[in-house]
Amino acid sequence: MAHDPLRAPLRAGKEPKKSGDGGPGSGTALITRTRQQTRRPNMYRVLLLNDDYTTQEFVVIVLRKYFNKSVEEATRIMLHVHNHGVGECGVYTYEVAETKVTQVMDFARKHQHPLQCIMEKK
Ligand code: TYC
Repeated sequence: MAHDPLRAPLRAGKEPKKSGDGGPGSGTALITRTRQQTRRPNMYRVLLLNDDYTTQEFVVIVLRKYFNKSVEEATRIMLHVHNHGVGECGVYTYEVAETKVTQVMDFARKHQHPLQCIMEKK
């Protein structure tokens, strides 16, 4: 599908801009139009990375506490990360994904685990 510049996304707040779309004082104008339809938001995967030190039990606690997983689903995801190096905890809008990553990283640090949690654009 061809990209229509008149339908360029209206950007809000903290989601990173693609380069080259100007800004205050940049000398470029932003063309806008009234939307006829609502846009689907960009979605971001939140991923856990494997390491050799974080306990399996702690990873299951994280998945239950921050990603609302059952014991069975949390165990399945944890074992997937353990066996494959990386695994998906959920898919969220930018700000929700960013909040989950921060919460998990803060919780891991507090409990002195080196667990890493990242987000990637879908
Ligand atoms: N590999 C860890 C162990 O054997 C368990 C683990 C699983 C760690 C998933 C991190 O994201 C992770 N103790």
